[in-house]
Amino acid sequence: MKIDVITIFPEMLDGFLRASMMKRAAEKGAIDLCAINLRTFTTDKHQTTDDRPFGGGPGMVMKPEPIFAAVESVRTPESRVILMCPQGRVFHQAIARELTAEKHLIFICGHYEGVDERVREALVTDELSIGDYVLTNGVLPAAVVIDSVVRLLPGVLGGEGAAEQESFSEATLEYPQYTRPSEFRGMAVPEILLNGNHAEIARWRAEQSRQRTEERRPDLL
Ligand code: JF5
Repeated sequence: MKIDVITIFPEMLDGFLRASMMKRAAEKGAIDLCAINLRTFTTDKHQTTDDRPFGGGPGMVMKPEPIFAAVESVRTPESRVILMCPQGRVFHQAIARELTAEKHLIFICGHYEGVDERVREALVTDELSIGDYVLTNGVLPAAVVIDSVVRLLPGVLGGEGAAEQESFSEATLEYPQYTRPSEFRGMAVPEILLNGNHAEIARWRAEQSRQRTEERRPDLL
């Protein structure tokens, strides 16, 4: 999968790209991720990417020309062009799964008061939000979407195990997990996990998942 991220803050992606899963995915050839500096596509001396809104009002609006030029420099007929912004469809696991089928994702990372509406009208195929809060720019939201998609790609997390467990982990919350020591500061690991009865353990875990989901996320049930 080819992934292009268009932003005026490409350096925000440096650590993310060097970190373990993304680095391995790139080394294995599962992804080819490029940070594209939007300023490269300006034509004026000051490399202007934003301007005052027509009609007045506070804040600045991202200009259409550099965004169109940047997208058109990488776009193919098969590309999904995704605008990260608070007005988008709220991202969730099923969208991540759907995006794993794509050959090419282009992320436009907005900032300021927003993006010239003609970008939405003529360039963007999808608008995504990662939740109801406002950030200063769309780079972290793009990284969130990319992380969730890339970990689902074949071979990236090592085997089918991750993908297999997905449908389960989407439907209910995780059961409690423990590791050694079996007693720590007076807190014991539930006896049932220590007795080696795998059928009983599976039943206990399923019940814990259900209870936890009912208490914390009844909307998932
Ligand atoms: C952004 C204009 C984009 O703040 C966000 C965001 C929050 N949830 N999902 C995305 O994106 C940055 C800010 C202002 C466009």
